[in-house]
Amino acid sequence: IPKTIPMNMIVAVDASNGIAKDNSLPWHLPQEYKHFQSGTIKTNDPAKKNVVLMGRKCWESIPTKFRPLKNRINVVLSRAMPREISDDFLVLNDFDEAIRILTTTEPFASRVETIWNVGGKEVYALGLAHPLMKDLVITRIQKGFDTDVAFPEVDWENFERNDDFDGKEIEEKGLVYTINSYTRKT
Ligand code: FOL
Repeated sequence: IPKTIPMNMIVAVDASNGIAKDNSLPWHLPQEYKHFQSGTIKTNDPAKKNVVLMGRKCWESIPTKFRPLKNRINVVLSRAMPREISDDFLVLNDFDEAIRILTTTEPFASRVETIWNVGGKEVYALGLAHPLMKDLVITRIQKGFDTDVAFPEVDWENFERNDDFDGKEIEEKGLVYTINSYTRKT
């Protein structure tokens, strides 16, 4: 029986759920980036890769020297960029189509372990409403920043906290943050 590919979400938010300002992250936390990088790269099956699924604005916010994000299949959602489907890089204009191609079409379906939804706001909102959505890995920075985009409202009733990150306070560059993962219950 083919097991379906889960979609997980990873995000860092400030004290007001802000995620970005002027199309970039309002903080610079190298260790937190490393948590994003290792979390989205690691697979249980060494023969498989993960997908990072992102919106066009998120793609443009990644420094050109870091994109496409290494060791991951990069999928960008855009109505303006030309459609492209190659082994490691896809540009598609529709969230559901992206999920359908990745989960039902070769060479993706058998090669992809986890689809990581890395935002931004619009793509997170589509993910939170999607039946394949499983885990939410959230970094909460304990400070308010000047942000112009927020993470969509989450109904925490539908999520159960896991113990894989212990939620301990991490200090970096004078900021304090916690990391927790949650699994959707229903
Ligand atoms: N989730 C979390 N927890 N932290 C984030 O910073 C984050 N960022 C995004 C989505 N979810 C997140 C989207 N923005 C890079 C840059 C911006 C970005 C995501 C990734 C990036 O350049 N990543 C490199 C590592 C860079 C480094 O180590 O400095 C990568 O290889 O993943």
